[in-house]
Amino acid sequence: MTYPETGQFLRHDWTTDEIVAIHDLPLLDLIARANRVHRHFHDVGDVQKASLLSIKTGGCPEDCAYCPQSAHYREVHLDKIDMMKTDAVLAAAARAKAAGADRFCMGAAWRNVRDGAGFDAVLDMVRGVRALGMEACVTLGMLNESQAQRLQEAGLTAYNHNLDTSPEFYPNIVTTRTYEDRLATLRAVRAAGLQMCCGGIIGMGESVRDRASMLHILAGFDPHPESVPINALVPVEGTPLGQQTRIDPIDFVRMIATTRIVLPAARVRLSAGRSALSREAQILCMVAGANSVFYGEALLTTPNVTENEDDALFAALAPLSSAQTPAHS
Ligand code: SAM
Ligand code: DTB
Ligand code: SF4
Repeated sequence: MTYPETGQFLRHDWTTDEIVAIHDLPLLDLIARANRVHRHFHDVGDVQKASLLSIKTGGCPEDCAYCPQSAHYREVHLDKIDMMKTDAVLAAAARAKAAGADRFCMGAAWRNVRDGAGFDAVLDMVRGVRALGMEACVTLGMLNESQAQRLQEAGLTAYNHNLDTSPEFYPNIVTTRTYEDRLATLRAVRAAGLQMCCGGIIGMGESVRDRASMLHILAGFDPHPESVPINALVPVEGTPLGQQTRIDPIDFVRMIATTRIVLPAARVRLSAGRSALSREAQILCMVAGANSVFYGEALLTTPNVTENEDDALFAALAPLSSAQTPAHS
């Protein structure tokens, strides 16, 4: 089968209706289509391991309904931790590199970046991570163009700032900032020449149309975001979404596949919620186009897949050497 040229598939004019129609295809057709796109644009053996570290934890003034780090939800059991020392962060990055990660992502529970000692420390962390030969990503809340520029000059690879959901559903999830605030930060990130890491969360009570609407907005960016994390809600007790039931793994697969088709060249990251998936469901997500995972025992404040489980996952993906297996007589 001849496959059309790459350029033909990088579309910025997907409609939400078209995306819903793709999402709702018969599952096996959807996965097959996503896998064709994936193979056309990527080496399927290249699954990036990224490591995450919370460099400043809790006490955030925003009211994101999913987030254990919001200061609004006092029932959440979370130890607030002030800004970590740069040396400790770089030691964690070096350990992550030794364990096989080639991207190090640092998160701070800030509403927005403020110039001063805290931000200067983050710039040092970025320089230190890059000096280790790793990609560096940070997620620090809202920022302006000159702050984005300073991050770019420090060598930052990408800035993570998620849209989280559709503009229509957003007011159900966050009231302390607007969707337009999110978009303004993303424009500052792009204006500074940084890569954009931008995705969302499924399983917060949104509809399939909301998921498609978010992808429609992501596809409208030119260029597309280089990195798209798809998180499944990790319900945390004490947050407004703490009692939400976990999504069906097949819904995760459908969302990953649809993201792969709409944003063919992006690195699609199988992010929070992975620990609730079986090894086989995770592999199905990879068949559907996921090509990165967060590696390491913790996400920001919640547990991730254990190292042993990930060893088993990557061992299953590796080639077999059946020639050395004794034959049954
Ligand atoms: N304060 C910054 C911000 O909001 O951009 C950065 C940190 S914030 C924790 C980064 C992302 O983590 C959120 O945008 C959200 O997509 C994801 N996240 C947070 N809590 C989550 C949860 N309980 N389940 C799934 N994803 C979550
Ligand atoms: C993203 O989209 N997911 C990561 C990363 N970007 C920063 C964060 C997931 C956080 C899950 C909840 C927690 O551990 O606090
Ligand atoms: Fe704060 Fe980010 Fe959590 Fe929202 S998601 S409460 S902005 S740390």
